[in-house]
Amino acid sequence: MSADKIAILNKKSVWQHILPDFNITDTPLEIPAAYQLSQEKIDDLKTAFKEEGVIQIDAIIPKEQTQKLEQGIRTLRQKGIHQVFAFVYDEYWIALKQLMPVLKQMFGEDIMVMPDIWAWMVERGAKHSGWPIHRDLANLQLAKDGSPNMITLWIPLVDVDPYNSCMYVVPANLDTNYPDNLSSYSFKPENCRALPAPAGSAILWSANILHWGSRSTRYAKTERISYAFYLQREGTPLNGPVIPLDQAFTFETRLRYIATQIMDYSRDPFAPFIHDWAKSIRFDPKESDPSMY
Ligand SMILES: O=C(O)CCC(=O)C(=O)O
Repeated sequence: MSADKIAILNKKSVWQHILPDFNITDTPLEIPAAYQLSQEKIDDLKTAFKEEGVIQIDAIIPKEQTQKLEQGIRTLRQKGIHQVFAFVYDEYWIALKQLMPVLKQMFGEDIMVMPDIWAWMVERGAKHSGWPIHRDLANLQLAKDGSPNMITLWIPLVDVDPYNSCMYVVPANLDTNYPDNLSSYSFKPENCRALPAPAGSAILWSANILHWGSRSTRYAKTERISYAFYLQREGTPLNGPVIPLDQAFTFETRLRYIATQIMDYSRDPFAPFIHDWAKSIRFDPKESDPSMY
């Protein structure tokens, strides 16, 4: 039984049938990269990022695009499929590719996309929340210019606010444990910041700052739907294999990234057959290092 189910997960036609309006091609990233910001805006963002370790660029991805991505994740969930499988479809990668010029303006031409990818749908109601407080890395990672070297790119696909589990951070300059005591999570409540944001924003934070996804309430207007990538600016990749942005990026390769994440990174419960499947195709654990987290 488990073997049959595993074989189904590996079939492109099954995924095409699940979201027929989405594409699964071998070259989703062969598209013109789209967005760019003025140099003045970039300079302001760079200054803020170096000081606080967190910035946000509001609604950079157009609404028509985020609405489709939101709907894709809702449909997966309605069908009982975890939203991380959204990464099977081209459209979730195309939004990343379109953001690359801005990411390069911010972080340099050599910016790498790490294999760490995830997606969330936090239901409405007080039983549901995003991930608890953590730092992605407890060892300080700075680039040569002194600003953060390891960065999360978090994209809300709906408008997020404190009612529907928006992100919270303690900016680096307000964190008394930054940069010398990163294993500590203590902070003064007045130093934390909620990050409400419209759908399609790019929220970027240093892997070293304290952050968490907050608790929802039944008074939330919508579930919180978001997805994220992990970026590295300089040096040898801390984790591999990095995601190829300039070459073919096949369905099979994307499945391997998803499987590796499910094995290494997941805080969510998965059925045993999903674990068996993930184990069967994941990247070599030597290339992806769970001790990072
Ligand atoms: O979306 C969330 O709730 C948590 C995101 C997060 O903490 C991360 O990506 O490191």
